[in-house]
Amino acid sequence: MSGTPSHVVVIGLGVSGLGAARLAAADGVQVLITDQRPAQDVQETVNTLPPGTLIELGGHPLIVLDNADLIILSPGVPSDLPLVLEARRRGLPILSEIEFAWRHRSRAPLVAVTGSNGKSTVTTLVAQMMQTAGMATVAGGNLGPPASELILDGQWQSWVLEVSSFQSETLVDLRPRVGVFLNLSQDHLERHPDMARYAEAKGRLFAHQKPSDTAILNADDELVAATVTAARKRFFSISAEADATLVDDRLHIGGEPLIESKELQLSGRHNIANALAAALAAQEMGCSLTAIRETLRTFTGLPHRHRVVHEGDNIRWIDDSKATNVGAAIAALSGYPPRSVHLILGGLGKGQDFSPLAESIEKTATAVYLIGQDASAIAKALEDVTPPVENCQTLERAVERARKQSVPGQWVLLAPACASFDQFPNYAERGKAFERLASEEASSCR
Ligand code: UMA
Ligand code: ADP
Repeated sequence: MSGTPSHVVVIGLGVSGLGAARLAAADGVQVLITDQRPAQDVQETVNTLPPGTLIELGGHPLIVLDNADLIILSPGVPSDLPLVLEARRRGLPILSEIEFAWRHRSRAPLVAVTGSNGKSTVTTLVAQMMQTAGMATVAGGNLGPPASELILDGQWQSWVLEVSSFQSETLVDLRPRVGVFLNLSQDHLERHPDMARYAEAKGRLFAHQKPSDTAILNADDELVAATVTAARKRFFSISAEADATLVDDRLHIGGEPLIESKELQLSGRHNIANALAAALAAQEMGCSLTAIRETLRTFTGLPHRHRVVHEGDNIRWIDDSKATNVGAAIAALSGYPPRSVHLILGGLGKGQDFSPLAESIEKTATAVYLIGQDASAIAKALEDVTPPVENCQTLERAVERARKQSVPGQWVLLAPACASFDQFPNYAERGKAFERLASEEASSCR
């Protein structure tokens, strides 16, 4: 890394902060880490910090900046935190954890994937395509492990990072060899003041690309297609001619047939778009069409992304707990027969407008069960839909009600359109709870 600092302040003691602290310590730098949580809440993590790390817990006093020459932000730390504003006022360089890590291996070819939905799926697909082609490639970033841990662990040649808007918001000069921008729909408006700022945060990923780099963009999404970048643009589309596209139910890349859409193990048109984007990125990285095809034919998807987790009495239970925004929930509802879905919705709404859900609910849902903190905001947005909307408050109650009302041939779908943090530690725990309740409920009713 050029201009190595001597005293780094890391804000946030989650997995990114811990990774950044370990990486900075490995550089031989004095590290101070600060977290708003009190000591008793973070003791376990504190025990894993490198020896000699200075620790400031229970808040972020400005004094921690006094010897600092670099500030590293965890993704969950807002850039208007008083400590960050003060660091900026003092002219201290501020890097997000992902960029701090990148500066250690900035010459290693990087694929960076952003968008509102599909990032983890595409990141994993691209990495698997590259591995299948024999490349020493790792994946991480927002889907974990954090980029800093990849650097520390690193016997690899190239990497694929999922980049969230929280991570790209403060990027300074990170330059992906291949940047992928999947789509843009409302999300994280609790953090970004409006859609324009959210889009701007995502767009920063492409701001430092050069003409020898590539930007892979969704031609079906007007805002995404218009991304400003010096990179060569390649487009994917499921509805029009493009570098990667769908013709007569067959995926094509550069005019060459790739696979039939029915050969994909992933379901839904959004996953065809994901497959096209991943194929373009992998091709840019030098993968053969054979490796791309093999991966597309065998990849069965990630947990908690629209997967059947239980089946009994001819009723299928689908865990799509990772549908944490309205766009993903709409994608989840596509493709079901009319009035066949018992939909569980709700949690933390992150400032979203829920009204775009109404059309899909009208088409495919037979009943809606609301849970979590923003249940009443969702109920208001769905006032005019035909299927009954019931506030169940908890997932337990929602599952119980869905079980009682469902009939053979129907689906119970958890696609909450919300974050989980009001009732669960994270989306994965919410998904696991749904799976457990689905099988308990089903067996208790037999
Ligand atoms: N904290 C402070 N001060 C603050 C805010 C937070 O001290 O003002 C502290 C918290 O008390 C906590 C720590 O920061 O101890 C948490 O840091 P963090 O929220 O950045 O979380 P990490 O554990 O570092 O995990 C982050 C990502 N989390 C977020 O973006 C919120 C993880 O994505 C990511 O997997 C991980 O880095 C590795 O890169 C999670 C996520 O929900 C899965 N991401 C969002 C999404 O996908 O929608 C963006
Ligand atoms: P991310 O990492 O961006 O959250 P994931 O691959 O984890 O993306 O998928 C998150 C949710 O979005 C899942 O519910 C998934 O079914 C849905 N999804 C995946 N790809 C798309 C897409 N291209 N458009 C809309 N929804 C999608």
